[in-house]
Amino acid sequence: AVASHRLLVDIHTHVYLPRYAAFLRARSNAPRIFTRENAEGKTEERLLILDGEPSGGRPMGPQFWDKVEKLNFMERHGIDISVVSSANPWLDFLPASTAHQLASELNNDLEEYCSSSPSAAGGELKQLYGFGLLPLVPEVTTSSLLDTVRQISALPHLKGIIMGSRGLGKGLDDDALESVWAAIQKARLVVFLHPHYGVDGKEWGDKENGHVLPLALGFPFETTIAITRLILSGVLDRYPDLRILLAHSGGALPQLSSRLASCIDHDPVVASRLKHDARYYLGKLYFDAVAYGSEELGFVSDVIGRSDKFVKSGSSAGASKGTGAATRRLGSRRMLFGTDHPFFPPLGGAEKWKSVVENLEAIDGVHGWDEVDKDGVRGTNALSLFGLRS
Ligand code: 5CU
Repeated sequence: AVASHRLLVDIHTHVYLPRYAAFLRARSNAPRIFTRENAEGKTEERLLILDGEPSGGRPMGPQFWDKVEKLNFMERHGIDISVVSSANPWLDFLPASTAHQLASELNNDLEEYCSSSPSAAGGELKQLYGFGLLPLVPEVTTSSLLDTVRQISALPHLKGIIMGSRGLGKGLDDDALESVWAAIQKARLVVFLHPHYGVDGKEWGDKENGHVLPLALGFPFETTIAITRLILSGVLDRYPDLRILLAHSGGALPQLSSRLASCIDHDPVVASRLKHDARYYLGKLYFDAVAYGSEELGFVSDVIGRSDKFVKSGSSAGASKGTGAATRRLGSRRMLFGTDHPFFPPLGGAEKWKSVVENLEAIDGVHGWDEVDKDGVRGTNALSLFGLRS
């Protein structure tokens, strides 16, 4: 148990565990890690994981796998606790038997990573927790998935599961995942829904824009589609205690939720399938605060905070009658600080990462959030969500 006083908790922070990095080094096609000579004639490692990425990939260093680097990053930014997850593309590209074995090994590795040597060199005590991996690939058996859910829930530092959008190859609305949702809900594990594939690369046109369009738009659009399909399939009605945390503040879902509700209203088949108005479900979800702007965070909290106005079937007993300010504050309870480390490093030698500073400043600047709300987003909400309180 940890004290809940003004802690900074990073719930969006990744690692390629050494075993996974070694696995990628042994591959000859993407996703892979390979070496090449740089302009100064030195050998350097390169990471190649994204669709459409130039075949040279991008430089990769120990910040991607070395725990000391993670702890030093935490120290530099005043982060007390990190809930670490494997970075994409997880096990998606593997055959089922390899995925099962590697998931099990990586879950044990992550438990060891989180439970050993928890302090940064010369710094404050740090604590690490983690999101485990399921072998979510086509042809995996349900018993393999359920075994792995059991494994994760028995590992004391693993508090959830990071999941991409593909499920078993057919997305997260696949009926074959039903018993997996049931098991995750029962185990009280948090699902961290994170993108990898973006949207069809043809949408990005012919101009050279680097990674900007896939990362800024493709990633969040992918998350938006995945969670919307999950909502439409009724998963949140059948598993109302399932806790799903959305990367990048839920992508475009907050902006599009009223349009989604209207489209559902005009489609009797879908409308009859769902227990509630689409906007209600946003109040069942959690959102990271990796949006880089105060106005965006304020807007997302408005949309989450109003969700209980959209309970269907007249049972709006709990519906908020509060003001806009109360709604915004209520929504903040489901938002959590994240950094996306080790991605988005500073280009120069800056001590603090711009991406992290911007997200902290964004939280600090949200109009209508008081200090309790901001402390919630910075840490207290994570302590409750992951059960890190005594
Ligand atoms: O920059 C990137 O490629 C990424 C990535 O792959 N995954 C992620 O979480 N953030 C950025």
